[in-house]
Amino acid sequence: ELQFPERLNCATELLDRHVAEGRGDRTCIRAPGVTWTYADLQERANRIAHVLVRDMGLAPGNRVLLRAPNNPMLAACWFAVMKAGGVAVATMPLLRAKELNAILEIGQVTHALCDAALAEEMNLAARQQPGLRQLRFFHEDGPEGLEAAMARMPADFRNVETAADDTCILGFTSGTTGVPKATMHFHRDVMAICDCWPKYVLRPAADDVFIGSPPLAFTFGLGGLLLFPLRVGATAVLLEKAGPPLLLEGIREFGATVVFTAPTSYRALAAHGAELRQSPLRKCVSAGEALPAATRALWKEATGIELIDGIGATEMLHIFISHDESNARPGATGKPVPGYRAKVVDDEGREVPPGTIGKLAVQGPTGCRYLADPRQKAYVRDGWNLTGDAYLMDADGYFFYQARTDDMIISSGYNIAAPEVEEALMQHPAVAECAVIGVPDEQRGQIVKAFVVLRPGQARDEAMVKTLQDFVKATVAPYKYPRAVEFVDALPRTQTGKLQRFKLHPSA
Ligand code: 3SK
Repeated sequence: ELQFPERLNCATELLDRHVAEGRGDRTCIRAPGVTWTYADLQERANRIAHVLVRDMGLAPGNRVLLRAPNNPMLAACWFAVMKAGGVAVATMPLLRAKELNAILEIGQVTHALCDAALAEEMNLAARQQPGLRQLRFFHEDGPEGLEAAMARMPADFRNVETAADDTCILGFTSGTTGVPKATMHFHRDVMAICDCWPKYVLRPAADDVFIGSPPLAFTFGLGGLLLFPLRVGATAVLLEKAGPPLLLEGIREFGATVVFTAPTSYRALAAHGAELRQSPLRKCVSAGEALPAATRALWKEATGIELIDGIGATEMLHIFISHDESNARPGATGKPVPGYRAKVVDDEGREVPPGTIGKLAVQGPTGCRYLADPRQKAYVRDGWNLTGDAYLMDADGYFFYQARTDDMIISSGYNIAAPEVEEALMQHPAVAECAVIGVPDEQRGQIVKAFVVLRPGQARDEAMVKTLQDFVKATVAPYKYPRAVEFVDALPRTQTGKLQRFKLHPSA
């Protein structure tokens, strides 16, 4: 059971404590051409906190939009908002003005700090938002820029003594359905995620160097690439662009020991397994989308490292089911992280026996609080968070992902999980990417339909359709094969890379 004092500011715990206890000269943040110690980050965050309060009129509880690729100034701004008692609303770098407007409105955002590199869409959005009172850009020359304002401010700042259950993060999720919701998280939630999964599963040390691809605007990235390294006094490497080639370069250049990225990226990096075996890399975390058993095996074979899989949710802030390297079970996401409880339930919320597919329900120190959204009632029932995932628990208590509950296909009475068919198709050498959905069918209720992106040079013809259908029949139970196959150039994905199957439905 985690205990927190009544007054708690997560910036004091994660950043200032290191300096106060004599660790200020340890390396905290690195990026190409940048090395900041803990004292450097603290000083920058302090000066920005002053700019927020003195120049921009921020009051505790005000919401601050943060907008940048993963870089050191974004980290400093995030801590400045915590110190000043504000609420950080970090946004995905690729968002357009229309999407920013929805966030600014739903979140009732009053202040914004934005990287000048992303000014265009920010300015477009700001013009339509009278509620956005103050906007400052960083990485911008001139007296109006944030850096110039920081230089005029003192290097010390007395953190606002927030309550442990003051909101400090609004995490936006459009999930896989496209309609944005804001989830509210408290200072104590930030500390809880640092003291659950990393402590029991990842077990990092102060000499670890963390690197990865998820944006800090996605709570998977915020935890993995900023909060968790700082909790243990380690180093966080922030890369603005972290597709597989740049991530590999970063792992090399910074001597990374812990990496956070998605299965697609591990598949691409596996080609460099021999080199990675010789590197200090020791812990590799996969989350954000289901980890195919084939990818786990490929990574192990290539690098000798067992992937650490996990499922989390923006609603829960971070990972709640996972496993460490010693208890990985092929196909399983793992067991509830210490501090969390999980069960599989039916439509009425009753726990189902092991081996039965049902809805995943989770409880723990963090949990879903949507900001003024009627979907709260559907997500949290009797204190259990219903994550929207279909899962099965085996007799040993391991949880096996099946699909998003919306992605279970019922065809002629058979339950078919779309990701299982996708995983089978992905094993065929002609397939680069694929997505599977159920489409209405008069005879069968639904049939399985696959959207397939072929590798270059492969023929998009009937012979290929038959080849893929036969391949699936030979790989999984034959009734799961896709009766319809459509070849496409690309698949719809969210900014965090999650497949948006709903966009493939005929009614979309
Ligand atoms: O599994 C996810 O998608 C996730 C979401 C938020 C935070 C952490 C994770 C792993």
